[in-house]
Amino acid sequence: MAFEYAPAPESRSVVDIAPSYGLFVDGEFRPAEDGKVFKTVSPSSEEVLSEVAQAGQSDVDAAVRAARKAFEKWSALPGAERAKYLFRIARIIQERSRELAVLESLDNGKPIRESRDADLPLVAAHFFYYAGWADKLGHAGFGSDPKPLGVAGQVIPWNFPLLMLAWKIAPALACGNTVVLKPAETTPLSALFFADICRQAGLPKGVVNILTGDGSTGAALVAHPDVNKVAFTGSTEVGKAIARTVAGTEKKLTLELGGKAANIVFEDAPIDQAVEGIVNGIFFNQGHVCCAGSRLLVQESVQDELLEALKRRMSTLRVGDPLDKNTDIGAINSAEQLARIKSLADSGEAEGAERWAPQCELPSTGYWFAPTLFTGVTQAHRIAREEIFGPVLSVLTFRTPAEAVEKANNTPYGLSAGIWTEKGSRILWMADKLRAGVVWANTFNKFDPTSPFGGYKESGFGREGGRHGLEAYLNV
Ligand code: TXE
Repeated sequence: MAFEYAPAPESRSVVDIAPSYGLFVDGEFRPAEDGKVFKTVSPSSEEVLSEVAQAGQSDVDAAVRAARKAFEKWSALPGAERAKYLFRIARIIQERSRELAVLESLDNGKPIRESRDADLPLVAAHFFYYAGWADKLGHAGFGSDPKPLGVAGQVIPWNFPLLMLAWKIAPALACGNTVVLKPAETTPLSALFFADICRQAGLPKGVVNILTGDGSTGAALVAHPDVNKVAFTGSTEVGKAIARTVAGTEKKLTLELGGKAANIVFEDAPIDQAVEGIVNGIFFNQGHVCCAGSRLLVQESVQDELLEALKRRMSTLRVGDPLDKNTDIGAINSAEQLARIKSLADSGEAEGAERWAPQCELPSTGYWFAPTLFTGVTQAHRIAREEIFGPVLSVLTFRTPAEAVEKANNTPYGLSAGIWTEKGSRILWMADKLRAGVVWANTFNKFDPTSPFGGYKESGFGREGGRHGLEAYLNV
């Protein structure tokens, strides 16, 4: 269906991207010791945005050394003093949020409406929230004087670059740790802008260090003997490799890995509301969301009605320029991720599921994938078992609540789930039976810094957010 709308692009000129960036070590930007660099590309235009340093082993050593040195003073500061820095960072993020939102949309490909209205407000909220804890750690239920762990090595993915940074850095600093953080190689820019914000906030040198680079930089960081705590968000495969590296050392570890969430719709659910929740659950951020509602479990009796309404709604989704304020679905983050999505979607067809996508014109440059629906999916299909991490929804059906629980839990993952029903008792019964770290009822993809987030089973361990998120950064 053709859809007419007035384009209203956000201005690219609100962000000034330098042609090259160094590593942020001990409060200064500097090139990698061996001079290596790599390019970061905008996934919507394939334009090179900037060239950034590729950190090697000696850069990792220097960053960890700087963080270790800074730890002595930072951990000895009264909590109220650390809070002041975090509040200052939070306020600067708010002041610079338009610039950061445009930057994030350029480097990641996500629609400006999401980076502006979801990512950036949550990033600031995390710093405000953990600033509030910094002088109250003795009242957090972890004993009267819990101690920070030391140097935290943090590795983050590309789907929410600045938000994942906030989830990692805000609690670490509030508890008195210092940080070496490695952003993903396809989205390094917002972490480097954050380094600039740390300088602007007057954060003491070495408290936050940013090392750009690929997986080899991440591997060197997590293996470094002077790192006390490792926090990772990314693929299950790399998470398991990191767990093996850390095993047998004194390092503490938290892992936030993949997911294959079930979004479960009962026959008594308000259909229009459920459709909005399904669309938000799987198409938000192009489906690059670890807790995405990638499996729709619908009660057989309402399957036809629901799918008809869902297809109608999917036909109105606008795919295209991330800086256009009307865009619903932006660019896929990289050529590699696009290939992964395509190959899994092709497996769905090859294994006998029925593929449907609305007619939509995709731009000729950049990495794009139309919102896609598979019906006739069985639990044996790869698209029902593997994380696709793209805008692809697999539809399965059930008859009874017990069958819904059985199917929802039939996955190695356990990060999130959604329930749509008018019955409060059913919500409580289901939430108790679902093996998932987060269960949303009559909503989906709702986040708040006060709520702990994290997985069961192969979705990882440890919690980020809320009071529980402090525990990962303290000796209790
Ligand atoms: O992840 P990687 P990729 C899932 C999703 C996606 C798949 C592959 O299914 O399709 O993973 O994505 C760093 N030691 N998720 O390849 O490789 C890497 O540089 C230490 C789910 O991008 O795990 C980046 O900074 N670090 C997920 C980060 O790990 C290493 C988010 C994530 O990259 C490393 C992303 C190593 N050996 C992908 N190898 C979620 N849970 O939200 C790579 N890295």
